Amino acid sequence: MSRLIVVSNRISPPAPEGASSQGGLAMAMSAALREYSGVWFGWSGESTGQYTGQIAMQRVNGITVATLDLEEQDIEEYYNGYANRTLWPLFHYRIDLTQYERSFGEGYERVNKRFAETLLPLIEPDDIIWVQDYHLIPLGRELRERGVKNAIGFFLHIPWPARELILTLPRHRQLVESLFHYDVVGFQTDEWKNAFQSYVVYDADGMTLSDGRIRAFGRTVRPQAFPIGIDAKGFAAFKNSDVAQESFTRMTESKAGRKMLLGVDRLDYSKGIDERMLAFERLLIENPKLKRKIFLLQISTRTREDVEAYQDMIHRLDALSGRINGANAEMDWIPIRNVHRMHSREELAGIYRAADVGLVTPLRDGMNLVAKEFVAAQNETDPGVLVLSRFAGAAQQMREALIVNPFSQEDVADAIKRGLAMPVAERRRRWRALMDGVEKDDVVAWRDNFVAALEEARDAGLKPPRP
Ligand code: ADQ
Repeated sequence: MSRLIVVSNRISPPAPEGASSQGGLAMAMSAALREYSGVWFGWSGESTGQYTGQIAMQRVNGITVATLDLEEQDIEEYYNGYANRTLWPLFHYRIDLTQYERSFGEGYERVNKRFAETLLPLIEPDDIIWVQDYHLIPLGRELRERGVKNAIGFFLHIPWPARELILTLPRHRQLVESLFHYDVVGFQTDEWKNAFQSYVVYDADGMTLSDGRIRAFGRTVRPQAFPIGIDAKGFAAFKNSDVAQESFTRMTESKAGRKMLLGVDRLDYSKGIDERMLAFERLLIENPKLKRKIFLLQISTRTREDVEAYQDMIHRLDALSGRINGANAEMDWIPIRNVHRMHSREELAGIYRAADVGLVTPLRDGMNLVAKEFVAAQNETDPGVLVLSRFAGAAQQMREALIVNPFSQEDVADAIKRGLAMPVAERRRRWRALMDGVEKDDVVAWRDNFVAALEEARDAGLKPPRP
């Protein structure tokens, strides 16, 4: 078996079991690397006075973790700049929040060069290299320019937007051209893959070959959808833990016979949290009988607080939940419990299980793992109902959820009402079908499918050209 080198922007070292507070990508990567004698390479999350290019190596849970520190300017231009102020909003259709600064693009290219230079000495001839996400699109090109012949794959965790949006990005051709230095380029869904293909065909004079690969910029690459899943086995262990049982009991007691709607998100404008709260308020206004009988627990963890759009979002959300509570609360009932804190995986499993309706209503999301965790945490005799945005990649797979348009308060309010009233037989039927998918398409399947595609691409490249 080839050694697997995974490269991602930032490394949260695999945390001791259960104590994890990692985001979606980090959770998935620790699980994906666990069975491999792999190397995980990326930024330590620390800043250093002057960039040294030194790597810190560590063994954590059988994984070699190699990290490098970045200097302040790098972090500002590459991470807070191009990644989180340019690509993230643009790829999530928030052109109004997208900032196009020359210095961001320069920082992005500089840090990708730094990653390539530092990673180079660690690469052995048979390694396969798997680059993660939008922070590192140019890394494949940088490695190739330094003579790396290994199989290199890229996976995009976020959506690939419609071509009209990409066209607003200065130097968009250069960014897309970088992807043609990989052997395989993976997307969460066919929808994002098709959007990429459409840019290539219409804006880069590319063509689709009969074997599904695409050709442009004088190179050929295989684009393919690899929907990411959760660590279903690991999550089952969290679900059965004492901590999960305790948090379930605590939550159930605090419900005091009321029904609970639950949102769990990174505090991000793409997750549609404001719209969700407004839909919930509309439900209460249109159905006054539901008052006192239901409440919304919204758990949102703060992220990217160096970026203004995120600071604004925190204030906006607190003001909105405060207003809704002020207008609707009664002396012994508060409609929204607005919580900003991290929970351990086990605690979260207990909270998910106590919910009657899970609200996963992003305006745009590559996949969304919360939807899958919610399903995995349910009790099969009395499962909760999942309300899921059609704009999350997860909606392509999780068809038995109540699929909604998160931009429509009416649609979301109706789905919540339907979920609250759903007979137990229908809840069980829908849950069983969703759970089968969560178990089958888990993070291990995602990794194995991607690695198999990459190995196939490498082996095809090793064959002598046909006469
Ligand atoms: P994220 O945007 O981070 O991931 P998501 O897939 O929902 O989104 O993952 C969030 C993770 O953080 C989940 O595992 C969740 O349990 C955890 N989390 C959120 N709030 C928490 C809290 N308060 N306490 C503890 N844990 C919390 C990106 C893309 C997604 C894609 C993933 C993986 O944006 O679309 O699904 O990568 O590819």
